[in-house]
Amino acid sequence: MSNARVLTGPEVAKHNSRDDCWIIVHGKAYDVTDFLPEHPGGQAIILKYAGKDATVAYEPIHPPDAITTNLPPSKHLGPVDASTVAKVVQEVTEEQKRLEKYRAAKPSIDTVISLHDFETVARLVIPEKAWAYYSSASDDEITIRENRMAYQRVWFRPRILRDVSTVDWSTTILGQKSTLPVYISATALGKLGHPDGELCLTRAAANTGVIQMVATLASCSFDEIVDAAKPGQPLFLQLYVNRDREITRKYVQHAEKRGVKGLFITVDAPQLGRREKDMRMKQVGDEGVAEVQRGQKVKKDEGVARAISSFIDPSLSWKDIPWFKSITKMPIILKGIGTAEDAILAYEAGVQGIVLSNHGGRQLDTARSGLEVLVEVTAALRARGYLPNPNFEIYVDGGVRRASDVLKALALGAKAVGVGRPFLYAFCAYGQEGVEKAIQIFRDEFEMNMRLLGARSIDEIVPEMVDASALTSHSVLTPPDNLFHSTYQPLIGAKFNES
Ligand code: PPY
Repeated sequence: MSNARVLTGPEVAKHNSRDDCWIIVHGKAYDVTDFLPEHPGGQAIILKYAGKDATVAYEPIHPPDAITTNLPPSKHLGPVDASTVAKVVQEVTEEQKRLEKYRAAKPSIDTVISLHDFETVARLVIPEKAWAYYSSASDDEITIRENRMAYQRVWFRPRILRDVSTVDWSTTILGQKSTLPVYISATALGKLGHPDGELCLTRAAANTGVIQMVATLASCSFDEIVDAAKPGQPLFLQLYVNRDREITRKYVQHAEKRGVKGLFITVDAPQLGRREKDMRMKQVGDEGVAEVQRGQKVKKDEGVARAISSFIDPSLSWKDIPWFKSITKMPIILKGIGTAEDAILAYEAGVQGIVLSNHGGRQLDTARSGLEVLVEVTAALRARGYLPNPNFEIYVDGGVRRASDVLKALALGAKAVGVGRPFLYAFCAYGQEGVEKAIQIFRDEFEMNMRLLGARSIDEIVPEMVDASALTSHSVLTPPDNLFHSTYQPLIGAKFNES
C-alpha cells in the first residue's frame, strides 16, 4: 500500500520503538518493525535511527533499492516532507577530525607513481571501518601476504634484440576487447570509501577500455552501474548465489538482458572468512545503541562483511552448474578455484572459464596463491588434452600490484588477471581520476616491461620467459618488498578497556 499523503517528520518520530519502528530513507518512510529481526546487519543499527532519517547510515552500505526490494509494498509509507524532518546531528568525532586533517594534506595525484601509493593514501583518508573491511583478510592473514610474495618467486628470462619499437598489451577477455590484460575485479561496499562508490570504476573503465566486474554486493545498484556505462561498454557480473534461487534467477536474467558479458560465480565463500581486523571494529552503529534494545542479543563481533553475508547459499554444489547453464546464455566462469582437481571438474562441467583465486586472502587462510595454482592447473588440463582451448579461459587474481606480475601470470597460461583492492584504493583516494591513473600506471609499466622482456604482443609472452621453479617452495628468501610491507598492518590482539 503506498500512502498518497505526505508524512511529516514528527509523525514518523512517534514510531520509535522496537514494537513500532519507522525510518526515513531517501525522503521516504518505511515501517521496518517486522523486518528488524531479519536485518542481516542486526537490529541495533536500525533502532538507532528509529523514528528518524536513517539515510546517512543506509547509503554507504546498501544499494539504493535494497529497502524497497526487501520490504513488502504495504510497509512503504510514502514521502516525508523534508522541511519537517529533524536533521540527524552527527557530532564531530575524533575520527572525522583525523580524516579532515589527512584529506587536507593528501598528496597530489601527480605524485602517485605506483599502485602501492593508492593504498598508502587510501588508508589515511577513508573511515577506519572502511579500511578495516577492505584491507582485512582471514585468520592470520598468511594468504594475503603470500599472494604478493608468490610473484616474487617467479623470475624473468628476458629475450633481447627483438626490435621492440612498438609493443601492444591489448587483448580480449571472453571475446571482449580490453586495452589491458587486466580486469577490475569485484570488490564490495564501495561507498564506505568514496561517496560515488563503484561508479568511479565504471566511469574510469569507460574512458580507458578496461572491463569492470560488477559485485553482487556493490554499494551502487546493478542498474545504476549499467546506466553509468557507455553504450557498448562490456561489463562482467560477480555473483553470490542466494539461498532463494528465484532471486538469483531473476538477477542473472536481468543482468543478461542488460548486456552483461560474463557471469563470474563466486565458489569459494560458502561461509565468509573470519577477518579479524574487520571483526575488531565495532559493528556499524553499535555505539550509542538505543535503550529499546537492552537485553537483546546483538551480534557485535562479526564485522561489516559477516553481518551481511547470511543470504549466501552454502549448499551450492557442482549439481547447480547445469541449472545456471539453463537460465543464461552468458559465459559462466567459476571464481575461486584452488586446485587442479576442481579445474578439471569445472572444465568438464562445460563452463567457459575459471578464476584461480583465494578471494584476496579473505577466505581459507594458508590457501595457496592463484599464481601457484596456475602452474598445476595448466599442467593438469594440458595432460588431459583440454588445453589449448580458445573457448576456455583461465584467470588469476590476488596480490597483483605491477604489470610485471601480470606478465608472469600470462607467461604461465593466464588469459588475464583480476585486480581488486588496488583499483578500490585508487578511487577511495582520488575517485574516478585515481582509477584512470592506476590504469595509466599499468600502461607505462606494460610498455617498459614488455620491451625489456622482448615480447611485442601478448602472444609473444610464453612460458619460457619465466623461471617458476621456486614457486612451490614457500621458504625461499627474496629481497623484501618494502612498499607492500609499509602499508601492511600487522594484526593486533585483544584490547584491554581504557581506564
Ligand atoms: C568480501 O568481503 O570478501 C566479499 O566478497 C563481499 C562480501 C561483503 C559482505 C558480505 C559477504 C561478502
